[in-house]
Amino acid sequence: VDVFYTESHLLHNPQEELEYGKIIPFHETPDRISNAVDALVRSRSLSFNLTSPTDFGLEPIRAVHSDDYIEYLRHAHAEWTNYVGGDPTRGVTPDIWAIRHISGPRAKPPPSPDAQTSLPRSVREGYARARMGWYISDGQTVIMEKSWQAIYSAAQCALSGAEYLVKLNSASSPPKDDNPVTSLALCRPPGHHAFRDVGAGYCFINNIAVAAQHLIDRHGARVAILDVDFHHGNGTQSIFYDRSNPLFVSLHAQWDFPHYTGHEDETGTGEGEGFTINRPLAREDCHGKDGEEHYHATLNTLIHSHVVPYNPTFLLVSLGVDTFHLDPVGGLGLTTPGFRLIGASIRAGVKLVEAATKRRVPTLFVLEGGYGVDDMGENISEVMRGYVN
Ligand code: Q9C
Ligand code: ZN
Repeated sequence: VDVFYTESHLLHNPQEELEYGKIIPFHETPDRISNAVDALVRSRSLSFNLTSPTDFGLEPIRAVHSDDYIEYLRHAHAEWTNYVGGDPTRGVTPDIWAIRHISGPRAKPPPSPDAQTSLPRSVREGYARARMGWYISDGQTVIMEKSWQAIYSAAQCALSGAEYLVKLNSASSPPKDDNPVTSLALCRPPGHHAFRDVGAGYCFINNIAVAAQHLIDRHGARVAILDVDFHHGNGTQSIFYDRSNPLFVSLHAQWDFPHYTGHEDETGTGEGEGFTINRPLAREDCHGKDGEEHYHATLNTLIHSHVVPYNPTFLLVSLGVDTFHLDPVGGLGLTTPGFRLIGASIRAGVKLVEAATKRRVPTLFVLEGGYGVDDMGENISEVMRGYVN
């Protein structure tokens, strides 16, 4: 399995996050990926090939995110440390938040304080605070001086994984009918909580949305996104809510972060009606062996009733392993063998589409959450093992 990965993620290394009124150690740490890479390389059951991403530039990111947001992310750390202050080595996060549906459609962030040289410092400080609260929606999405480089590179990993599948699929001798066409993008920071112009839940750029949009724009793809992270993929949902391509399907814990979305009656709007599918799982149904069976039965139904009939030409999986029963942030009762079953169920669905369409369905796995640093490498590797076997 080819794995797209770069060490640039090390530049994004916040020390702490604000969680429900307390400052706690940051969960979304560099050793999530470093440990996972070690585990994949050591894996004896499957060989993983580490590849550095290609640089596709800013254009595919601009196809998903607004220019003002991208511009803001690039300068957010400098702007905050300049006008608000604080220890620049610890990372910055807002202390006020825009609630946009209350602020109404004409709400807007103040202009850059850099351009307001005639205003007193304290007023410019207010601008900087308001801007951070406009673009970042919680206290867990922390920006360091060099975070942009990590954020940008994570998106390039997803794009590289997608482009690699295109090449593999159109090679002069495409892989044989029953050989899997797949790749894995080890993205950090993750992406599925990032909206067009808002960052949240450790996410800034929506890596999987950028890859999906690229496949649609450059390769005329019909894309299905299956999100199996513990948390609802609210950013991905929002970006594609009024569209019929890609299909977005999410299985997640009910009433956890992001707290307000991911209900079954969120099904898309306009042209997108019916192309967003949510299955929230009640926490009390997700304990022990029965819980794990319930999870797999629900996942299988989703794949067979929604992903397969869509007949995607590419499948993109938001792979969060924070469903692991020991995960310190999530935890939805899944065991390590359960992850292999996730991979196998996805592959079974892909084979059905391949049989029906007589075309291969290249599948890109994009890492989202997973915070149990000692186990996530093995869990990721089990998903891939289930998929390729
Ligand atoms: N105690 C992703 O998995 N913290 N983001 C919730 C729970 C934020 C998760 C606090 C969770 C964000 C990509
Ligand atoms: Zn998650």
